[in-house]
Amino acid sequence: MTANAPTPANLPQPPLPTQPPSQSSPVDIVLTHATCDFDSLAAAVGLARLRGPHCRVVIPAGVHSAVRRYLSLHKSFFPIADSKLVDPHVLRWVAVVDTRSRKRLGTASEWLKHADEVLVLDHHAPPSESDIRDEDVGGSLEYVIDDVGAASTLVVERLMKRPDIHLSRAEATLLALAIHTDTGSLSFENTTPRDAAALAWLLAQRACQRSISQFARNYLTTQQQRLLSHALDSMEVKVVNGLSVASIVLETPAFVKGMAAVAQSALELADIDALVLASVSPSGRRKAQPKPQENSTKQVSIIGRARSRVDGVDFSTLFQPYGGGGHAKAASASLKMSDVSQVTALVEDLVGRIFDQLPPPVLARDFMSTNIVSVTPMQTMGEASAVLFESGHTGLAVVRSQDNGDLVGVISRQDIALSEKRKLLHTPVKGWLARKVISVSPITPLHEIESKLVDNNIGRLPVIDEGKVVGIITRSDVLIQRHLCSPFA
Ligand SMILES: [Mn+2]
Repeated sequence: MTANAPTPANLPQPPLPTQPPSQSSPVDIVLTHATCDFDSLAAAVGLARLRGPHCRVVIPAGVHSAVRRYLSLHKSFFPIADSKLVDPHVLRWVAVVDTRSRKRLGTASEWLKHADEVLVLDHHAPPSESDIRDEDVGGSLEYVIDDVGAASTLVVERLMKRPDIHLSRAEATLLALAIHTDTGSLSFENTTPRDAAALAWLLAQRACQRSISQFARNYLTTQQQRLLSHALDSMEVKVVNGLSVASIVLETPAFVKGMAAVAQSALELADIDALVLASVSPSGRRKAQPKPQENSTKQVSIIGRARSRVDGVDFSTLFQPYGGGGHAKAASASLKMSDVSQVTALVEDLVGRIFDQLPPPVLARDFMSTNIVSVTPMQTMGEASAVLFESGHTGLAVVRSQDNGDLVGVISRQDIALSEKRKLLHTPVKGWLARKVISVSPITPLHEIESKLVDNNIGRLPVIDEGKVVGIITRSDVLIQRHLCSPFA
């Protein structure tokens, strides 16, 4: 795809300019959403390919910065028409991709009422108030919504059924980029086997891996890198119930674009669960005030980000009183404030309210198993082996006596296996038990239980209340609580 690279004769040529852009207004168009991302652009390009060579892609309201960089080099490979060339009165077929909201089409939402047919193709989000409805559309309205990681996956699945259509390398690469960016290279929780199959097919269509590694990553400008380093230096992290939330206040001499990318990078690099980042710049015309006065009004952008693993955080609700919006785990707001100390106080307040949003921590007593299998110190290892085998457990609590449940130690499956190997199954349990027992209490929270298992590299923890064993927690129990892959869930 580089300009000077020779094009081997056996490669399929890009589809354009198979057809010179017609002088008249396009009649069939695919609209991307506002601040067009890779998924919206790629789904639009793929859908236009399915519709036919006359169909054009229209980007109605701005593009994401990464997409802008990409398009500045690759624009000519795709049938993109300027939105100013569109005469809405002649539109026949309009498709909307990667959104179902009128609000995300800018002024192009007004065009829908002129079209004979409207197709909405999207992959996420539950229905909302701003969904395109029959009333918004002059002709027929069809919805295609499916639960996959990228809208482009739905388009690729249609392309896969059309052997008559040969994707260009640029098209295959763009569609692959879309699946990579929307699914975090198949790692986000929303990823489905269908996304992976679509991506595999695009690789078979010769999607360019070098382009993907160049553009799929959200790389930072020099200024963003500097701010990121400030952010990492100045962040204050508060930990409650094992959840870490950082607050960051950055002052910049002028308004800085792309702080969301800085916030996201800080979240990942510092390995925290959530953060609130405020960037503060002097308000008003940037050039007119080269030296901002101390007391001038400040322009404040607040960005909230949380890891997908964090349940319960909702920045969207939290930022609503400040006119902000977004998703539960990624939202922003912009406001004016009179000084930085006010901003710092607001950020601290927001961090406090994140902790208030969280569900109460899960405690040992909430998920411990109370079906305790125990033996006494004077029973033999052979008897212990039989008890263990019958219970299907991997370890046993050793209690003082059948009537006295005080824990005196534990023995593991390995201990029993060892005693068997050494032909010592007739010896009493008390000679084998680990007396230094690592245990938890009924009110130990999940994150501490997990650290104890991991730090001590053990598979089970007795839950002790006033000296007595009241429960057992295993690694599987922890995996289930954390919604991680476990053999039982
Ligand atoms: Mn998408």
